[in-house]
Amino acid sequence: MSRLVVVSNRVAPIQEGQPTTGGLAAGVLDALKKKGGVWFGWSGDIAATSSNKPTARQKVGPITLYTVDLSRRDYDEFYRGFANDTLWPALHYQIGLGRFDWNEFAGYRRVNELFARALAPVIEPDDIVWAHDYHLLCLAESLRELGVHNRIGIFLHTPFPAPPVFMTVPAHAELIKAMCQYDLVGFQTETDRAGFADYVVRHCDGELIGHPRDGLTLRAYGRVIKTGVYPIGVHVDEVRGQAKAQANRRHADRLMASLRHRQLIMSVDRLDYSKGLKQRFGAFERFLEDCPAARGGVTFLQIAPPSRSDIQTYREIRHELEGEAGRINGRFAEIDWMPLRYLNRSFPRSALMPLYAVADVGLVTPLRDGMNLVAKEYVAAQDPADPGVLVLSQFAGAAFELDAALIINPYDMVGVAMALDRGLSMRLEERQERHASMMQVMRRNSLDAWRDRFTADLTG
Ligand code: GDG
Repeated sequence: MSRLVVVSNRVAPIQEGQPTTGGLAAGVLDALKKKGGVWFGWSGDIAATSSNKPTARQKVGPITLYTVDLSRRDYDEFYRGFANDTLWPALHYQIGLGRFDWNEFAGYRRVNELFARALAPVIEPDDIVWAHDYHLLCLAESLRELGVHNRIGIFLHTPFPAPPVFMTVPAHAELIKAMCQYDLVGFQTETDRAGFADYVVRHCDGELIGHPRDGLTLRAYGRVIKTGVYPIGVHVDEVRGQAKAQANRRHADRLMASLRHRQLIMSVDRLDYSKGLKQRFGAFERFLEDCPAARGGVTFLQIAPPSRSDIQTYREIRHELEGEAGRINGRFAEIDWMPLRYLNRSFPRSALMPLYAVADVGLVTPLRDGMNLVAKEYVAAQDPADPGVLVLSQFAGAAFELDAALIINPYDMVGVAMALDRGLSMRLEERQERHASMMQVMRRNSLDAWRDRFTADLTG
C-alpha cells in the first residue's frame, strides 16, 4: 500500500492519545493515522548549521516524524525573509507591505533543496508526497532534480492572487516554473486556482487540457499539472463537543459573569495585518458612533495571539493596535463598561471553543484569507437552538461556502457597523435558518472530505 508523506514547514508535536490542534495538523494527522506514513519538516530549532539529513526521528503509532534543524542564516533568509516578508504579503494582495531581496530568494531555494535532500532517501517508490503551503513552492523541483518520480502535490493554504499582483514578486517566473513540477496544485477557492491557471496560460505558454468539468489540467514546461479546489474544513461535531463540555467552560463562565448580560461580539485572529484588525477596530468604533443605544450594552472581545514578532511589519501592527484599542476605550468607556477587550495572548483550544459558543456575533473580517477556520469553528460551536450570527469578510475563502453569513467588505466601516447592528438584533428564526444552512455546507465540505479529495486526486 502506498504511504502518505506529508511535508510542511513545521511538524506539529504529537503525542499518542492527545487531542489534535486545528487546521492542517488535525486534517493531516487523521490521514496519517489511517494510512500510516511520514511527516517531515523543520523542527523549529535553530542550530549552528542546517542539516540535509533528518536531525530527529520519532515514531508515534503508524506515523514517523522526521525533522531537520535550520541555521540562523537559513531561518532569516528562507522563513523570516522570503516566505514571510515577501511571499506572504504578495499572496494576500498586500504588496505595499512586502520587500524583496534576491539573496533571500536564494535562501528560500536553498532550504527547499535541503528539505528535498533530507527527504528523498525516506521516500519509497509507491509513496505519495503531499507538501503544504507557501514555504515549499520549490520542493517538487528539488525532489525531481534528485530523481524522485513519485506523485507530488502541494496544497496552498493561503490565497493565490491575480497574475499582476503575483508578478510584483521579482522571482515570480522561477516560482511558477517550480510549481509546475508538482503533479497536483490544490487551492482553497476557485478564485485562487484561476489566478494560478491564468498565470500559466498567459505567461508560460501553457495550455488548458481536458474539459474544465473534469478539473482544470494544465500543460506547461513539458509537464501535465492538475489543479483542484479543496476548501479546508473543520470537524464540526468535535468543535461543538468541545464548546459544550462542562470541563472546558472555566474561561467562558468567567467571561459571562463579567458581561452582566451585555451582548458579546467576538473575534479571534493571529496578530497579522492580513486579518484586518485595524479596520475592524475602526468599524466597531463606527458602530458605537452610529448606534448610541448599543453603548453600555455590547462588549467586543478581540483575542489576538502575537505571531511572527521578529518581523518589522508585525511589530508595527501590534503597536498600532495597542494605540487604537486604548483610544477607542478612552473615547467611549464608562465607569462600569469597557467597550473593547483586547487580549494579546493565546488560549488552549479547549477553552476557545466555549468562548465562541457564548458570543452573539462572530466578527471575521480579514482583508484576504485563504480560508479562515475561525469563521467555521465559530459556526460549528454554536447552539443550533439559539445560534449567534457570523459577520464575514467577502475576502475570506470561507465566504465562498458560508454565504448565509452576513457578508461584508472589511474596508467599508459603515457596512461592517451596520452588519453588527443587524447581527445583534437578528430574530431567532433567521439566526436558526442561517446557521442550519452553513452547517449543511460545513458537513459536506468537512476536514475529512478536504483530505480525502486531495489525496484521491493526487493518487489518481
Ligand atoms: C492559515 C491560512 C487557512 C487562534 N487563536 C488561538 C488558536 N487559534 C486557532 C483557531 C484556528 C487557527 O488557529 C487559525 O486558523 P485560520 O484559518 O483562522 O488562520 P491562519 O493561522 O492564518 O491559517 C488560513 C488556514 O491556514 C488553514 O488552511 O484557513 O487562511 O492563513 O483553528 O482556532 N488556537 C489556540 N489558541 C489560540 O489562542 N489553541
